[in-house]
Amino acid sequence: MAVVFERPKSLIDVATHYCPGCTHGIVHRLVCEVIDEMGIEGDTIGICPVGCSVMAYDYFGCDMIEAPHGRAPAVATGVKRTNPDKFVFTYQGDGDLAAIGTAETVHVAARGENIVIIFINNTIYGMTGGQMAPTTIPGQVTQTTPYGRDPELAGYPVRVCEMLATLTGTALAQRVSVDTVPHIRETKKAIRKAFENQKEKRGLSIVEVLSTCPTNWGMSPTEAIKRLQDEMIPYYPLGVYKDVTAEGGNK
Ligand SMILES: Cc1ncc(C[n+]2csc(CCOP(=O)(O)OP(=O)(O)O)c2C)c(N)n1
Ligand code: SF4
Repeated sequence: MAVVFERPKSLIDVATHYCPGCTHGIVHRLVCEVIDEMGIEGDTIGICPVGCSVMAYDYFGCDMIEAPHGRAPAVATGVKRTNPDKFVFTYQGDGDLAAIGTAETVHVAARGENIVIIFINNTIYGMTGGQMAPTTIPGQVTQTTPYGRDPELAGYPVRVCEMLATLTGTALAQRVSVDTVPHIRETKKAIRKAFENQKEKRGLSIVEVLSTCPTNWGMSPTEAIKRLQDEMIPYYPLGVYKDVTAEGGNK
């Protein structure tokens, strides 16, 4: 019988530590499918964040390095500059990338570092028990906003793709989602484009993936997907915010 669906070679065959219904695993798989299809497992170096995906090195078969909280883009910069022929990617949550790591994130884009960032936006700090993140939506209840995020007190969310799209060194800024099969396919295409950009030395590519955290949202996996569709996509519209291949170069 023909095999039509199997584990990507570069995705290590171990039991997952992610919660049931967490979409981190889907994104891991998509990155591995792209690595397999491009045949670059031996030439790829991933940088893990701090957050629920701190143990991403247990799943990706390529070389992996652990960075302190928020510092993955800085570590990736050093790795890429000293290994220009390798493919270098970071994998980061929104607490890691858009709070403690904001400066690193903005400046890799400003410098046009030739790396890929996979950014998981689940609107919350997952690993530490569900505190407010910079991406928490106004009104969203979290451990630290029990009455809902109040912008008067906590300010407004950071829209990372929109912000990085303003910087000349950004080659690709695209927001995608993993709530449906067509969206998952689109996410894989965006990840592939990001890695192709690195091959062509185009600068920073960021793929922001709207994701779920059923555990800290206090929802079932199905309810969590519905919240992603009903609340997150309207607040964080999907789309390509910058694509230098369509614009004829960095501007
Ligand atoms: C320097 C430092 N500050 C704070 C922490 C505590 N900490 C660990 S994970 C985390 C938040 C992770 O949230 P996010 O990046 O959104 O990833 P998720 O767990 O949701 O995937 C924090 C604040 C830490 N480990 N190191
Ligand atoms: S706490 Fe949230 S982000 Fe972390 S593994 Fe569980 S569902 Fe995923």
